[in-house]
Amino acid sequence: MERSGHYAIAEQLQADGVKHIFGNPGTVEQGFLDALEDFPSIKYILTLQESVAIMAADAYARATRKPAVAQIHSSPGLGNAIGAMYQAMRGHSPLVVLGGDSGIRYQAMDAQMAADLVAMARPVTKWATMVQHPSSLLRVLRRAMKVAGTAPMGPVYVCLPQDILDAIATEEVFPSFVPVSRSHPDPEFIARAADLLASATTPMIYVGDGVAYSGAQTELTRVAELLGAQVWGADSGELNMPYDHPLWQGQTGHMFAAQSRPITQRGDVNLVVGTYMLPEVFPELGDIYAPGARTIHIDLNPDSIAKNHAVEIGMLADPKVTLAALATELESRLDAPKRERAMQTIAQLGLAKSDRRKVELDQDLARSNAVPLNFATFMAEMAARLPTDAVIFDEALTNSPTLTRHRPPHDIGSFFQTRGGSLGSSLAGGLGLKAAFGDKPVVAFSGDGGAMYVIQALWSAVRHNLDVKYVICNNGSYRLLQLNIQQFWSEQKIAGRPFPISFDLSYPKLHFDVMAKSMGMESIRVETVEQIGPAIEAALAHSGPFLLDVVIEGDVHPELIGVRCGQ
Ligand SMILES: Cc1ncc(C[n+]2csc(CCOP(=O)(O)OP(=O)(O)O)c2C)c(N)n1
Ligand SMILES: [Mg+2]
Repeated sequence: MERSGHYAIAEQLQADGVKHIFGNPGTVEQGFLDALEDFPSIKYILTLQESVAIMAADAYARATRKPAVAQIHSSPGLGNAIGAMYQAMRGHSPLVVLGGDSGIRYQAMDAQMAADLVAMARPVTKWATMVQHPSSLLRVLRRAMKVAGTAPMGPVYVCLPQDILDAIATEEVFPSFVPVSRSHPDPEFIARAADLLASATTPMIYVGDGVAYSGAQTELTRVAELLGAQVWGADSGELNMPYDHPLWQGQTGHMFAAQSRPITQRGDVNLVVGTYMLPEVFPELGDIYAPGARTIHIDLNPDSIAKNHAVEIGMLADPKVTLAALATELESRLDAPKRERAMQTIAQLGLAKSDRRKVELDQDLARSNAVPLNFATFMAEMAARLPTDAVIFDEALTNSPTLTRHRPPHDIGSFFQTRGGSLGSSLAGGLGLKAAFGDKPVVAFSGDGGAMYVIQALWSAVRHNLDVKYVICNNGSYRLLQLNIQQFWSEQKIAGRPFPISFDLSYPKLHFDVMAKSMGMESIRVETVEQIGPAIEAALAHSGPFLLDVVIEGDVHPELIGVRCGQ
């Protein structure tokens, strides 16, 4: 079998069932992109910045649960992609990132755009490599697919020098292999874990996206219900448990130990599944649990178990089969009074949760005539009109609690949040979700700040007719930074003062409706209560992508811009 490496790669991707590539081209990738023209089964989604390509592929991988392919240019392209690749690594997204390079033969020349690309990619990938010889091109590609797709999943970078691809490739094509990771737990460990959990007075459960990746949501819910245990997300971004379940308590938070510590100190027995304790920006350096508390950890990621805090029983096993086995063992250990107590806890937590929600909804209602708008006024109308099968990408950040209060995520695979900390995942993520989900309605929520990192994603939505409904929560500010600095002020004993003007985006005003139109996307700016309903209806009725620029309240001071801070 003789053809150039450019064709061989395309054949390999086709054999692996790759339907979409998210990319941005350069000269050193020309041969591959030229070959791709002859493979109509693979759709190339053209993005105008590499971070958009990676974040779209990241969302596509999350939606399809399979390795997704992105193509980027050499050193400047990889530079643009790094933040998004970091995001994919933190979130364990199975990405195969194909990066161009002019050629191995030029390595000694210090040619333009030459760099140690593999070294650049290494800290933000599970594996980074460069193909060194035409005889191993497809071998490396298949290994990249396998490494990316094997738990714990993660992004892989493969540098493809053009001279290697120009050469004749004789390797045979056969599908890449991803091993099954449904590894069963040792029955003895399960028995010990069940004994410990059955003896708990206040069992607590902490979960991450390892639950969703294993498809273990039902088993998690069963174990939690048997125990009457609160379930907390430890900076998770997938739907690991329906938000409207009485035992789902929300996130421990991604920033401060001060927020998570009061939660993690509640339990006498802690069960951690599919995450590590604790993925925060400012984590607790001391113990996070109550004195004498005991911890069980189930994960397919050996790095996560006992990473920062003591674990008594740790199992490297698949969450779905392990939680199922644990539930069965618990059944035989929980007597009638314990079951009764669990039922009472569920009822109490459910009541407290619906009371809290009612108070918040009443507060939303009390502010429903306010202008600038309260995001809840918009969200209430959106929730009433959204089709039940809509898939949501949530990068609404400070408006995310409002979003989920009005539309509690329920169905597995219908709700994706940003994770990892790199802003801009929603506008690009909408592209990936729509490419993956086809007929299902996709709605992507973003902050105004987040949207500006990847605004050119709108162009790609129009270009490829990816029917994403975009909602921009336009509060004229980096609101999250305004909220976070208050924690800093209190820790540093600094009296409250006006927010840094660098957190204020109010001048010049960002008109996302105009930006969308300039890229060929239909859009409406929503500023008053009366405009909300018709705007949502227009967006949902439109066949094709649509943007709603929702202008909402914010702590903004356009009069101080250029005055304070020596500007
Ligand atoms: C790439 C990147 N740059 C900067 C930050 C720091 N940062 C975190 S939150 C935030 C503000 C986000 O603002 P916006 O998207 O408007 O949401 P809001 O806080 O207003 O709800 C910034 C700048 C980041 N997380 N990622
Ligand atoms: Mg904002």
